[in-house]
Amino acid sequence: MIARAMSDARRMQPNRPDEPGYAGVGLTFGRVPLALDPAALEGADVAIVGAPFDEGVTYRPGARFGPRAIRTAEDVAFPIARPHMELGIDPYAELDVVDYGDVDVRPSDLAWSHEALRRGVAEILEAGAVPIVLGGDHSLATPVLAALASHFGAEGFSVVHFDTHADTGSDEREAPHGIPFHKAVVEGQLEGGNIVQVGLRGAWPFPEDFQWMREAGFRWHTAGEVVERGIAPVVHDAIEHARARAPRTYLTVDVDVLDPAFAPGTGTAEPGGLTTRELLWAVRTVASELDLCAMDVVEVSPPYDPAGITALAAQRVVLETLSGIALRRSGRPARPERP
Ligand SMILES: [Mn+2]
Repeated sequence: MIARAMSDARRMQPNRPDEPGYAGVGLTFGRVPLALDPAALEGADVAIVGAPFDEGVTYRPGARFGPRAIRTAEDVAFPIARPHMELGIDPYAELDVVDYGDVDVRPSDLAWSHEALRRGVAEILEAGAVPIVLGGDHSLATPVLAALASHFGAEGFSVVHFDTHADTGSDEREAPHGIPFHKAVVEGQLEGGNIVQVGLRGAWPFPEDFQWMREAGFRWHTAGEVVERGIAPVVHDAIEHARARAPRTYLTVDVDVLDPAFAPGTGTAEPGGLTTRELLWAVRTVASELDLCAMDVVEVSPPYDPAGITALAAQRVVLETLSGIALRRSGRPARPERP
């Protein structure tokens, strides 16, 4: 049980502490305290928040069930202890993490849900905490970028983006999850030169989309480049670019950057992606080397997720990110467990 002081506005998650994770009415992420209003965010380092909507997808839906599946993918039970074997740090001991619940979505009204998420992310930033959004489809990057631009200025943050797709569609008929990084640049909420993408593959973006990205200053590393050079040099290049462009970074992870062998439970799967092991290493390295101002993991679609492996991978992506943030803030070097 977390010993640190808990404000009256915070509550423990709705299950009894002695109740196993498969029982009871629900679980917060990692059984961290539930914060239900902005006052309860006081003192928090990180606030997890769910964005259960999927009206923005092109193909298979279901990501509205993602936040719940990610929260219940792992039950840590009490006490919350997750010492990281490679880093030598327990994120739950080092950081004050709360679960801010899910934003107030309205079915079939994506604009409403986006506005609710923009407000929720703004409240978390205002409280001085790092928002970690559990998607939901990738259209949620639109309100996250809006909140970041209004808090830090468009030039005040960079973006490290793991995805199969660049999500830079410009066609007005494009689904909302395919356009957020084009839309944000056009609307002045993102500097094109501040984003670096990792894992692109398949047939989209089309050549004309890539041409627009070049002109806007985007950087990207394809899945083929990861095969040729390895994940570590590619991620180190992405980190160096993000660091050179802005003092803080938004890390956005579309779970379809993983190969469908590791993450079948997603809307627009594309063969030839990263392994879960590569992605977990990548996000904890990004989180430990850059000052993260926001993070999300999106496009987990539980109806297409046999055995829950995609939700489990997404849960671990968040846990590894928390571990990286904890290491960076501790100021200590990683102390991997070795004989
Ligand atoms: Mn995406």
